[in-house]
Amino acid sequence: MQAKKDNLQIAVVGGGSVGLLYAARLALYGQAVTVVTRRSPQSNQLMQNGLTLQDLDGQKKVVSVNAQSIEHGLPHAHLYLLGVKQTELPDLLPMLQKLPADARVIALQNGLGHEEQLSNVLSEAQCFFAINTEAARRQSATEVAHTGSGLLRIGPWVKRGVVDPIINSFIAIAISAGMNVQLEESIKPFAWKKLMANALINPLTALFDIPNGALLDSPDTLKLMRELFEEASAVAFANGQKMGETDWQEIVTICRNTSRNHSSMLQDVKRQKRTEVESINGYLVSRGKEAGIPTPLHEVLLRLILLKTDMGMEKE
Ligand code: KPL
Repeated sequence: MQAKKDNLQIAVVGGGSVGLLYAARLALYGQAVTVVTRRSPQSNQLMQNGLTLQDLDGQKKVVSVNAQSIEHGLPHAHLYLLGVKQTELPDLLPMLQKLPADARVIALQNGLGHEEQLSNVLSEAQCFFAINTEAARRQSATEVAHTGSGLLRIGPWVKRGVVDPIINSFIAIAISAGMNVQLEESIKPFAWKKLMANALINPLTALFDIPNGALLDSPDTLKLMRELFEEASAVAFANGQKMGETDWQEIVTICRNTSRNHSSMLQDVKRQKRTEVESINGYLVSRGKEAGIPTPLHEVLLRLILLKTDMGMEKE
């Protein structure tokens, strides 16, 4: 059965790889979507040229989307998919605070720390989270390539046993649009697992300028990843999240499934953008300090990525 798409208004906030991937999928299904970009040149180009999606098989499809820049505020919508990076979230908070009580937000950020920020401006009922393991690469302001299959898990941060009609209809639409989506009772454990994957894969691929799969090519990088995993697991455990052998295997599988993908951190470094390292490895380091757990390897990675981006940083 096809999900009803006529009455749900969706805004995808963020014109990066993940935002463009989901906007394209929804728009190709016929769902009305407004893409909210950081700057007006991107929204103008999207309005003029449409959005191009290159599928996993290399085929390209172009679809029309509405677009506007954040300078004009947030458009009216029932549901906001927040595809911006953690670093861009603070600027959005005052606008999110003004959303009507019946609007829903799904936050897609990598790393941790966003839940606390969002809970300061949104009610528990408004706020949902998603963990995405689909891989995408932004080819230009109007083109995105889907580079690895994965899953989009959606749910509240912690279990609250409420059925939300907006979130449910979004999930039905997304599934009909061919997306791999799953409703979860609580996103927190998945956010920790994703944090671990990002903390191992992203900085190493960004430092060595390699695709995710290349990390599996050498026993030395695998050994380093395993050591990073042990450090991060100790911090996770101190925060009530138990990580084990299956979680390690899952990280290896993510590398394999997204082998051709350039991690979001590598993409940021290449484009001379600020990375999410502070909300990923930086989060583990500060939580480690609070719990008295040393995280020397994550600390070195944090410092190296910060240095690397400082050296090449785009002057805004
Ligand atoms: O989430 C990712 C990222 O690049 O940020 C992974 C899963 C590592 C895919 O590249």
